[in-house]
Amino acid sequence: MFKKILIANRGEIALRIIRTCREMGIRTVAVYSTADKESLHVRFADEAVCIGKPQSSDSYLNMQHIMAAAEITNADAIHPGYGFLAENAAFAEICAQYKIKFIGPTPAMINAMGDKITAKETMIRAGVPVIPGSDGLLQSVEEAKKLAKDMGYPVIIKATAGGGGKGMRVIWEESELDNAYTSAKMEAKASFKNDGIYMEKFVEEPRHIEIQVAGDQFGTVCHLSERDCSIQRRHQKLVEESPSPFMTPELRQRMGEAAIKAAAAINYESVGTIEFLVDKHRNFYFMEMNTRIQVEHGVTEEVISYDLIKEQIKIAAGVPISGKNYEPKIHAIECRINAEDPYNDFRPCPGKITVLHTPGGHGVRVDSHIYAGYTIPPYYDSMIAKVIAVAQTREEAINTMERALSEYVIEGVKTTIPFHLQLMKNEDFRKGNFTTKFIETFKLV
Ligand code: MV4
Repeated sequence: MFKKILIANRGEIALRIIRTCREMGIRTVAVYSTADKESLHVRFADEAVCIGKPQSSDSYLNMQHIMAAAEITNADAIHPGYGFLAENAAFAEICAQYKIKFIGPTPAMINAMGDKITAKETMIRAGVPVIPGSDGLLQSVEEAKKLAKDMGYPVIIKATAGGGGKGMRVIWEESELDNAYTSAKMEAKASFKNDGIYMEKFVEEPRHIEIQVAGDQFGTVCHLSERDCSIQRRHQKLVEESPSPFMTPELRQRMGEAAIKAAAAINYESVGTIEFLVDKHRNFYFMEMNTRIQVEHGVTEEVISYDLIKEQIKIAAGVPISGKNYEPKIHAIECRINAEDPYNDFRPCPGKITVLHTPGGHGVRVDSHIYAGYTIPPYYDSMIAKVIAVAQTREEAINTMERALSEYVIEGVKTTIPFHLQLMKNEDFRKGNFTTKFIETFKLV
Protein backbone atom coordinates (compact mmCIF):
# COMPACT_ATOMS: atom_id res chain seq x y z
CA MET A 1 0.00 0.00 0.00
CA PHE A 2 1.07 3.60 -0.56
CA LYS A 3 2.80 5.35 2.33
CA LYS A 4 2.12 8.91 1.25
CA ILE A 5 -0.40 10.37 -1.19
CA LEU A 6 -0.26 13.88 -2.62
CA ILE A 7 -3.71 15.31 -3.32
CA ALA A 8 -3.59 17.47 -6.45
CA ASN A 9 -6.83 19.25 -5.68
CA ARG A 10 -8.62 21.60 -3.29
CA GLY A 11 -11.97 22.08 -1.55
CA GLU A 12 -14.29 19.34 -0.41
CA ILE A 13 -12.78 16.60 -2.59
CA ALA A 14 -9.30 17.20 -1.16
CA LEU A 15 -10.80 16.81 2.34
CA ARG A 16 -12.74 13.73 1.26
CA ILE A 17 -9.53 12.05 0.05
CA ILE A 18 -7.55 13.08 3.14
CA ARG A 19 -10.24 11.51 5.36
CA THR A 20 -10.03 8.11 3.68
CA CYS A 21 -6.22 8.22 3.64
CA ARG A 22 -6.23 8.83 7.39
CA GLU A 23 -8.52 5.83 7.92
CA MET A 24 -6.18 3.73 5.78
CA GLY A 25 -3.06 4.87 7.65
CA ILE A 26 -1.68 6.67 4.59
CA ARG A 27 0.10 10.00 5.07
CA THR A 28 -1.14 12.95 3.01
CA VAL A 29 0.35 15.96 1.26
CA ALA A 30 -1.89 18.91 0.43
CA VAL A 31 -0.97 21.36 -2.31
CA TYR A 32 -2.48 24.81 -2.31
CA SER A 33 -2.50 28.12 -4.12
CA THR A 34 -1.84 31.35 -2.26
CA ALA A 35 -5.62 31.94 -2.32
CA ASP A 36 -6.17 28.69 -0.38
CA LYS A 37 -3.66 29.23 2.41
CA GLU A 38 -6.44 29.20 5.03
CA SER A 39 -8.21 26.17 3.58
CA LEU A 40 -9.14 23.08 5.60
CA HIS A 41 -7.36 20.69 3.22
CA VAL A 42 -4.12 22.47 4.09
CA ARG A 43 -4.79 22.03 7.82
CA PHE A 44 -6.04 18.44 7.72
CA ALA A 45 -3.21 17.04 5.61
CA ASP A 46 0.00 15.86 7.27
CA GLU A 47 2.05 18.21 5.08
CA ALA A 48 1.21 21.08 2.75
CA VAL A 49 3.11 22.68 -0.11
CA CYS A 50 2.25 25.99 -1.77
CA ILE A 51 2.25 25.51 -5.54
CA GLY A 52 1.62 28.98 -6.87
CA LYS A 53 -0.63 31.93 -7.46
CA PRO A 54 -4.44 31.81 -7.26
CA GLN A 55 -5.16 31.26 -10.98
CA SER A 56 -5.60 27.51 -11.56
CA SER A 57 -3.13 27.63 -14.45
CA ASP A 58 -0.47 28.83 -11.99
CA SER A 59 -1.27 26.25 -9.29
CA TYR A 60 -3.74 23.33 -9.47
CA LEU A 61 -3.11 22.95 -13.22
CA ASN A 62 0.64 23.54 -13.01
CA MET A 63 2.12 20.09 -13.53
CA GLN A 64 5.72 21.16 -12.91
CA HIS A 65 4.87 22.68 -9.53
CA ILE A 66 2.80 19.67 -8.49
CA MET A 67 5.52 17.20 -9.47
CA ALA A 68 8.08 19.28 -7.57
CA ALA A 69 5.84 19.13 -4.49
CA ALA A 70 5.54 15.34 -4.86
CA GLU A 71 9.31 14.99 -5.20
CA ILE A 72 10.26 17.08 -2.18
CA THR A 73 7.71 15.37 0.06
CA ASN A 74 8.51 11.87 -1.22
CA ALA A 75 4.92 11.05 -2.12
CA ASP A 76 4.52 7.65 -3.77
CA ALA A 77 1.14 8.41 -5.37
CA ILE A 78 -0.95 11.36 -6.55
CA HIS A 79 -4.72 11.54 -6.26
CA PRO A 80 -6.10 14.07 -8.77
CA GLY A 81 -9.68 14.27 -7.40
CA TYR A 82 -12.11 15.61 -10.05
CA GLY A 83 -11.67 18.54 -12.43
CA PHE A 84 -8.21 20.11 -12.80
CA LEU A 85 -5.79 17.32 -13.93
CA ALA A 86 -8.06 14.33 -13.24
CA GLU A 87 -8.59 13.48 -16.92
CA ASN A 88 -5.33 14.84 -18.27
CA ALA A 89 -3.46 12.01 -19.98
CA ALA A 90 -0.24 14.06 -20.17
CA PHE A 91 -0.29 14.46 -16.39
CA ALA A 92 -0.85 10.73 -15.84
CA GLU A 93 2.10 10.15 -18.21
CA ILE A 94 4.36 12.54 -16.28
CA CYS A 95 3.45 10.77 -13.03
CA ALA A 96 4.56 7.48 -14.61
CA GLN A 97 7.85 9.06 -15.72
CA TYR A 98 8.47 10.20 -12.14
CA LYS A 99 7.52 6.68 -10.88
CA ILE A 100 4.73 8.21 -8.83
CA LYS A 101 1.44 6.28 -9.14
CA PHE A 102 -1.39 8.30 -10.66
CA ILE A 103 -4.51 7.17 -8.78
CA GLY A 104 -6.72 6.69 -11.81
CA PRO A 105 -6.61 5.01 -15.20
CA THR A 106 -3.62 4.87 -17.55
CA PRO A 107 -3.00 7.65 -20.13
CA ALA A 108 -4.18 5.26 -22.89
CA MET A 109 -7.51 4.73 -21.11
CA ILE A 110 -7.99 8.47 -20.58
CA ASN A 111 -7.30 9.11 -24.28
CA ALA A 112 -9.57 6.26 -25.41
CA MET A 113 -12.52 7.98 -23.73
CA GLY A 114 -11.38 11.62 -24.12
CA ASP A 115 -11.97 11.63 -27.87
CA LYS A 116 -15.71 11.08 -28.23
CA ILE A 117 -15.64 9.54 -31.70
CA THR A 118 -12.92 7.09 -30.68
CA ALA A 119 -14.98 6.24 -27.58
CA LYS A 120 -18.12 5.74 -29.66
CA GLU A 121 -16.34 3.47 -32.14
CA THR A 122 -14.95 1.42 -29.26
CA MET A 123 -18.45 1.09 -27.81
CA ILE A 124 -19.93 -0.06 -31.15
CA ARG A 125 -17.27 -2.76 -31.36
CA ALA A 126 -18.01 -3.79 -27.76
CA GLY A 127 -21.73 -4.09 -28.46
CA VAL A 128 -22.77 -1.15 -26.26
CA PRO A 129 -25.73 0.80 -27.71
CA VAL A 130 -24.83 4.24 -29.07
CA ILE A 131 -26.97 7.01 -30.53
CA PRO A 132 -27.38 6.64 -34.32
CA GLY A 133 -25.37 9.21 -36.23
CA SER A 134 -22.46 10.00 -38.52
CA ASP A 135 -19.82 7.38 -39.18
CA GLY A 136 -16.99 9.28 -37.51
CA LEU A 137 -16.18 12.95 -38.21
CA LEU A 138 -18.33 15.10 -40.49
CA GLN A 139 -16.26 15.96 -43.57
CA SER A 140 -18.49 18.64 -45.08
CA VAL A 141 -21.72 20.53 -44.56
CA GLU A 142 -23.13 18.68 -47.59
CA GLU A 143 -22.50 15.35 -45.88
CA ALA A 144 -24.13 16.73 -42.72
CA LYS A 145 -27.19 17.83 -44.70
CA LYS A 146 -27.63 14.47 -46.38
CA LEU A 147 -27.25 12.55 -43.11
CA ALA A 148 -29.70 14.81 -41.28
CA LYS A 149 -32.24 14.38 -44.05
CA ASP A 150 -31.81 10.59 -43.97
CA MET A 151 -32.06 10.34 -40.16
CA GLY A 152 -34.76 12.99 -39.89
CA TYR A 153 -34.64 16.15 -37.79
CA PRO A 154 -33.94 17.04 -35.00
CA VAL A 155 -30.23 16.22 -35.02
CA ILE A 156 -27.36 17.33 -32.82
CA ILE A 157 -23.79 18.28 -33.69
CA LYS A 158 -21.12 17.58 -31.08
CA ALA A 159 -17.37 18.19 -30.82
CA THR A 160 -15.24 15.05 -30.71
CA ALA A 161 -12.96 16.70 -28.15
CA GLY A 162 -15.98 18.04 -26.25
CA GLY A 163 -18.16 16.91 -23.41
CA GLY A 164 -20.22 18.98 -21.07
CA GLY A 165 -22.06 20.78 -23.85
CA LYS A 166 -19.30 22.88 -25.46
CA GLY A 167 -19.48 22.94 -29.25
CA MET A 168 -22.92 21.33 -29.19
CA ARG A 169 -25.76 22.47 -31.51
CA VAL A 170 -29.30 21.13 -31.76
CA ILE A 171 -30.74 21.51 -35.26
CA TRP A 172 -34.50 21.32 -35.76
CA GLU A 173 -34.71 21.97 -39.50
CA GLU A 174 -32.45 22.12 -42.54
CA SER A 175 -32.41 25.92 -42.70
CA GLU A 176 -30.43 26.00 -39.41
CA LEU A 177 -27.79 23.51 -40.45
CA ASP A 178 -25.27 25.74 -42.27
CA ASN A 179 -24.95 28.11 -39.34
CA ALA A 180 -24.86 25.35 -36.73
CA TYR A 181 -22.18 23.44 -38.63
CA THR A 182 -19.90 26.47 -38.97
CA SER A 183 -20.40 27.82 -35.44
CA ALA A 184 -19.98 24.40 -33.78
CA LYS A 185 -16.74 23.89 -35.69
CA MET A 186 -15.46 27.34 -34.68
CA GLU A 187 -16.42 26.85 -31.05
CA ALA A 188 -14.76 23.42 -30.97
CA LYS A 189 -11.56 24.85 -32.44
CA ALA A 190 -11.51 27.75 -29.99
CA SER A 191 -12.32 25.56 -26.96
CA PHE A 192 -10.32 22.40 -27.66
CA LYS A 193 -7.89 23.26 -30.49
CA ASN A 194 -9.66 20.42 -32.33
CA ASP A 195 -12.44 21.29 -34.78
CA GLY A 196 -13.62 17.72 -35.34
CA ILE A 197 -17.41 17.47 -35.13
CA TYR A 198 -19.93 14.65 -35.55
CA MET A 199 -23.69 14.27 -35.81
CA GLU A 200 -26.30 12.26 -33.95
CA LYS A 201 -30.06 11.92 -33.94
CA PHE A 202 -31.28 14.27 -31.18
CA VAL A 203 -32.94 12.37 -28.34
CA GLU A 204 -35.73 14.61 -27.03
CA GLU A 205 -36.33 14.98 -23.29
CA PRO A 206 -34.00 12.19 -22.20
CA ARG A 207 -32.94 11.24 -18.72
CA HIS A 208 -29.26 11.26 -17.77
CA ILE A 209 -28.56 8.04 -15.91
CA GLU A 210 -25.00 6.97 -15.22
CA ILE A 211 -23.56 3.70 -13.96
CA GLN A 212 -20.65 3.65 -11.51
CA VAL A 213 -18.07 1.04 -12.42
CA ALA A 214 -14.82 -0.23 -10.98
CA GLY A 215 -12.12 -2.27 -12.68
CA ASP A 216 -8.90 -3.63 -11.24
CA GLN A 217 -5.43 -4.34 -12.66
CA PHE A 218 -6.36 -8.00 -13.25
CA GLY A 219 -9.24 -7.44 -15.66
CA THR A 220 -12.11 -7.75 -13.19
CA VAL A 221 -14.88 -5.18 -13.79
CA CYS A 222 -18.05 -4.67 -11.77
CA HIS A 223 -20.83 -2.11 -11.61
CA LEU A 224 -22.02 -0.30 -8.52
CA SER A 225 -25.47 0.66 -9.79
CA GLU A 226 -26.81 3.92 -11.14
CA ARG A 227 -27.20 7.60 -10.34
CA ASP A 228 -29.88 9.75 -11.92
CA CYS A 229 -28.36 13.13 -12.82
CA SER A 230 -31.18 14.53 -14.96
CA ILE A 231 -31.57 17.63 -12.78
CA GLN A 232 -29.01 19.88 -14.46
CA ARG A 233 -28.73 23.52 -15.45
CA ARG A 234 -26.52 24.49 -18.38
CA HIS A 235 -24.75 21.13 -18.13
CA GLN A 236 -24.04 21.64 -14.42
CA LYS A 237 -25.57 18.95 -12.26
CA LEU A 238 -27.61 20.27 -9.35
CA VAL A 239 -29.16 17.13 -7.84
CA GLU A 240 -28.20 13.47 -8.12
CA GLU A 241 -29.88 10.44 -6.67
CA SER A 242 -29.79 6.67 -6.50
CA PRO A 243 -31.72 4.61 -7.34
CA SER A 244 -33.14 6.48 -10.33
CA PRO A 245 -36.92 6.87 -9.98
CA PHE A 246 -37.08 5.81 -13.67
CA MET A 247 -35.14 2.58 -13.07
CA THR A 248 -36.58 -0.93 -13.20
CA PRO A 249 -34.73 -4.11 -12.15
CA GLU A 250 -34.73 -5.19 -15.79
CA LEU A 251 -33.29 -1.86 -17.03
CA ARG A 252 -30.64 -1.89 -14.30
CA GLN A 253 -29.62 -5.37 -15.34
CA ARG A 254 -29.25 -4.29 -18.98
CA MET A 255 -27.52 -0.97 -18.25
CA GLY A 256 -25.22 -2.61 -15.71
CA GLU A 257 -24.17 -5.22 -18.24
CA ALA A 258 -23.61 -2.55 -20.91
CA ALA A 259 -21.53 -0.45 -18.47
CA ILE A 260 -19.34 -3.45 -17.65
CA LYS A 261 -18.89 -4.16 -21.37
CA ALA A 262 -17.93 -0.50 -21.91
CA ALA A 263 -15.28 -0.48 -19.17
CA ALA A 264 -13.99 -3.93 -20.05
CA ALA A 265 -13.57 -2.86 -23.69
CA ILE A 266 -10.68 -0.61 -22.64
CA ASN A 267 -9.49 -2.90 -19.79
CA TYR A 268 -10.49 -0.09 -17.49
CA GLU A 269 -8.56 0.20 -14.26
CA SER A 270 -9.87 2.45 -11.44
CA VAL A 271 -13.34 3.72 -10.58
CA GLY A 272 -15.21 5.39 -13.42
CA THR A 273 -18.65 6.22 -14.73
CA ILE A 274 -20.52 5.35 -17.90
CA GLU A 275 -23.01 8.09 -18.76
CA PHE A 276 -26.13 7.05 -20.65
CA LEU A 277 -29.01 8.92 -22.22
CA VAL A 278 -32.28 7.11 -21.57
CA ASP A 279 -35.32 7.89 -23.71
CA LYS A 280 -38.96 7.67 -22.68
CA HIS A 281 -39.20 4.09 -23.97
CA ARG A 282 -36.27 3.11 -21.72
CA ASN A 283 -33.91 2.73 -24.67
CA PHE A 284 -30.46 3.69 -23.40
CA TYR A 285 -27.42 4.92 -25.28
CA PHE A 286 -23.76 5.36 -24.29
CA MET A 287 -22.95 9.07 -24.08
CA GLU A 288 -19.49 9.30 -22.53
CA MET A 289 -17.27 7.77 -19.89
CA ASN A 290 -15.85 9.78 -17.02
CA THR A 291 -12.44 8.35 -16.16
CA ARG A 292 -12.32 9.92 -12.69
CA ILE A 293 -14.01 9.95 -9.30
CA GLN A 294 -17.02 12.23 -9.66
CA VAL A 295 -18.57 14.95 -7.52
CA GLU A 296 -21.64 12.75 -6.96
CA HIS A 297 -19.75 9.60 -5.90
CA GLY A 298 -21.10 9.99 -2.34
CA VAL A 299 -24.63 9.11 -3.47
CA THR A 300 -23.43 5.66 -4.52
CA GLU A 301 -21.31 5.32 -1.37
CA GLU A 302 -24.40 5.86 0.77
CA VAL A 303 -26.78 3.50 -1.04
CA ILE A 304 -24.35 0.58 -1.22
CA SER A 305 -22.28 1.43 1.89
CA TYR A 306 -18.98 1.41 0.06
CA ASP A 307 -16.01 3.81 0.23
CA LEU A 308 -15.24 4.56 -3.43
CA ILE A 309 -12.08 6.56 -2.66
CA LYS A 310 -10.71 3.65 -0.63
CA GLU A 311 -11.53 1.28 -3.49
CA GLN A 312 -9.85 3.62 -5.97
CA ILE A 313 -6.69 3.78 -3.86
CA LYS A 314 -6.65 -0.01 -3.37
CA ILE A 315 -7.07 -0.61 -7.11
CA ALA A 316 -4.16 1.77 -7.84
CA ALA A 317 -2.03 -0.12 -5.31
CA GLY A 318 -2.75 -3.39 -7.14
CA VAL A 319 -5.34 -4.91 -4.79
CA PRO A 320 -7.90 -7.06 -6.65
CA ILE A 321 -11.61 -6.19 -6.41
CA SER A 322 -14.28 -8.79 -5.62
CA GLY A 323 -16.08 -8.35 -8.94
CA LYS A 324 -19.48 -8.36 -7.25
CA ASN A 325 -22.13 -6.01 -8.64
CA TYR A 326 -24.11 -3.92 -6.17
CA GLU A 327 -27.64 -2.60 -6.24
CA PRO A 328 -29.24 0.01 -4.03
CA LYS A 329 -31.49 -1.22 -1.23
CA ILE A 330 -32.12 2.27 0.19
CA HIS A 331 -32.32 5.77 -1.31
CA ALA A 332 -29.83 8.65 -1.36
CA ILE A 333 -30.22 12.09 -2.83
CA GLU A 334 -27.62 14.85 -3.10
CA CYS A 335 -28.02 18.60 -3.46
CA ARG A 336 -24.99 20.58 -4.58
CA ILE A 337 -24.78 23.79 -2.62
CA ASN A 338 -23.09 26.52 -4.66
CA ALA A 339 -22.12 30.04 -3.62
CA GLU A 340 -24.39 31.44 -6.34
CA ASP A 341 -27.49 33.62 -6.40
CA PRO A 342 -30.36 31.47 -7.70
CA TYR A 343 -32.50 34.63 -8.05
CA ASN A 344 -29.88 36.23 -10.28
CA ASP A 345 -29.16 33.70 -13.01
CA PHE A 346 -27.01 31.67 -10.60
CA ARG A 347 -24.34 34.37 -10.58
CA PRO A 348 -21.29 33.29 -8.49
CA CYS A 349 -21.12 34.94 -5.04
CA PRO A 350 -17.64 34.57 -3.60
CA GLY A 351 -16.94 36.22 -0.23
CA LYS A 352 -16.70 35.66 3.48
CA ILE A 353 -18.96 33.25 5.34
CA THR A 354 -19.91 35.13 8.49
CA VAL A 355 -22.34 32.67 10.12
CA LEU A 356 -22.52 28.93 9.58
CA HIS A 357 -24.71 26.20 10.94
CA THR A 358 -24.33 22.82 9.22
CA PRO A 359 -27.17 20.28 9.30
CA GLY A 360 -26.73 16.83 10.78
CA GLY A 361 -28.82 14.14 12.40
CA HIS A 362 -30.07 10.82 11.12
CA GLY A 363 -29.56 10.21 7.42
CA VAL A 364 -27.63 13.41 6.68
CA ARG A 365 -24.10 13.60 5.27
CA VAL A 366 -22.49 16.94 4.46
CA ASP A 367 -19.23 17.01 2.49
CA SER A 368 -17.86 20.52 2.66
CA HIS A 369 -14.71 22.53 3.19
CA ILE A 370 -16.36 25.70 4.51
CA TYR A 371 -16.24 27.06 8.06
CA ALA A 372 -17.41 30.22 9.81
CA GLY A 373 -14.94 32.96 8.85
CA TYR A 374 -13.86 31.20 5.65
CA THR A 375 -13.57 33.37 2.55
CA ILE A 376 -14.67 31.70 -0.70
CA PRO A 377 -12.11 32.78 -3.30
CA PRO A 378 -13.39 33.93 -6.71
CA TYR A 379 -10.93 31.83 -8.73
CA TYR A 380 -12.45 28.36 -8.59
CA ASP A 381 -15.69 26.39 -8.84
CA SER A 382 -18.53 27.80 -6.76
CA MET A 383 -19.57 24.50 -5.15
CA ILE A 384 -19.16 24.84 -1.37
CA ALA A 385 -20.99 21.79 -0.03
CA LYS A 386 -22.83 18.63 -0.92
CA VAL A 387 -25.74 17.57 1.25
CA ILE A 388 -26.67 13.90 0.96
CA ALA A 389 -29.86 12.58 2.55
CA VAL A 390 -30.29 8.83 3.00
CA ALA A 391 -33.45 6.92 3.92
CA GLN A 392 -35.34 3.71 3.24
CA THR A 393 -37.50 5.24 0.52
CA ARG A 394 -37.23 8.09 -1.99
CA GLU A 395 -40.03 10.02 -0.33
CA GLU A 396 -38.36 9.78 3.07
CA ALA A 397 -34.99 10.78 1.59
CA ILE A 398 -36.58 13.90 0.09
CA ASN A 399 -38.22 14.67 3.45
CA THR A 400 -34.86 14.27 5.18
CA MET A 401 -33.25 16.53 2.57
CA GLU A 402 -35.90 19.19 3.07
CA ARG A 403 -35.37 19.05 6.82
CA ALA A 404 -31.57 19.23 6.44
CA LEU A 405 -31.71 22.16 4.01
CA SER A 406 -34.05 24.05 6.32
CA GLU A 407 -31.47 23.68 9.13
CA TYR A 408 -28.58 24.91 6.98
CA VAL A 409 -27.56 28.48 7.80
CA ILE A 410 -24.94 30.15 5.62
CA GLU A 411 -24.65 33.92 5.98
CA GLY A 412 -22.37 36.35 4.16
CA VAL A 413 -22.81 34.84 0.69
CA LYS A 414 -25.82 33.84 -1.38
CA THR A 415 -26.27 30.12 -1.92
CA THR A 416 -28.43 27.70 -3.90
CA ILE A 417 -30.12 26.41 -0.71
CA PRO A 418 -33.41 28.30 -1.41
CA PHE A 419 -33.48 26.80 -4.90
CA HIS A 420 -33.08 23.26 -3.55
CA LEU A 421 -35.71 23.80 -0.86
CA GLN A 422 -38.26 24.72 -3.52
CA LEU A 423 -37.20 21.88 -5.76
CA MET A 424 -37.72 19.37 -2.94
CA LYS A 425 -41.33 20.60 -2.62
CA ASN A 426 -42.05 20.42 -6.37
CA GLU A 427 -44.79 17.95 -7.22
CA ASP A 428 -43.25 16.64 -10.44
CA PHE A 429 -39.88 16.25 -8.77
CA ARG A 430 -41.49 14.32 -5.91
CA LYS A 431 -43.24 12.05 -8.42
CA GLY A 432 -39.90 11.35 -10.13
CA ASN A 433 -41.43 12.92 -13.19
CA PHE A 434 -38.48 14.80 -14.74
CA THR A 435 -36.02 14.79 -17.64
CA THR A 436 -32.91 16.84 -18.46
CA LYS A 437 -35.27 19.66 -19.53
CA PHE A 438 -36.89 19.97 -16.08
CA ILE A 439 -34.84 22.92 -14.80
CA GLU A 440 -35.50 24.98 -17.97
CA THR A 441 -39.15 25.24 -16.98
CA PHE A 442 -38.79 25.12 -13.18
CA LYS A 443 -39.76 28.52 -11.79
CA LEU A 444 -38.28 29.84 -8.57
CA VAL A 445 -40.71 31.94 -6.53
C1 MV4 B 1 -27.43 14.54 -26.48
C2 MV4 B 1 -28.74 14.94 -26.17
C3 MV4 B 1 -29.76 14.50 -26.98
N1 MV4 B 1 -29.49 13.73 -28.06
N2 MV4 B 1 -27.21 13.77 -27.56
C4 MV4 B 1 -25.24 17.13 -23.10
C5 MV4 B 1 -23.81 17.12 -22.69
C6 MV4 B 1 -23.13 16.09 -23.48
N3 MV4 B 1 -22.50 15.15 -22.58
C7 MV4 B 1 -24.19 15.42 -24.29
N4 MV4 B 1 -25.42 16.07 -24.01
C8 MV4 B 1 -26.56 15.72 -24.68
N5 MV4 B 1 -26.38 14.92 -25.74
C9 MV4 B 1 -28.22 13.38 -28.32
N6 MV4 B 1 -27.99 12.65 -29.40
C10 MV4 B 1 -28.94 15.74 -25.06
C11 MV4 B 1 -27.85 16.18 -24.32
C12 MV4 B 1 -28.15 17.03 -23.23
C13 MV4 B 1 -28.03 16.62 -21.90
C14 MV4 B 1 -27.55 15.38 -21.56
C15 MV4 B 1 -27.45 14.98 -20.26
C16 MV4 B 1 -27.83 15.84 -19.26
C17 MV4 B 1 -28.29 17.08 -19.55
C18 MV4 B 1 -28.39 17.51 -20.87
C19 MV4 B 1 -28.87 18.77 -21.15
C20 MV4 B 1 -28.97 19.16 -22.45
C21 MV4 B 1 -28.61 18.31 -23.48
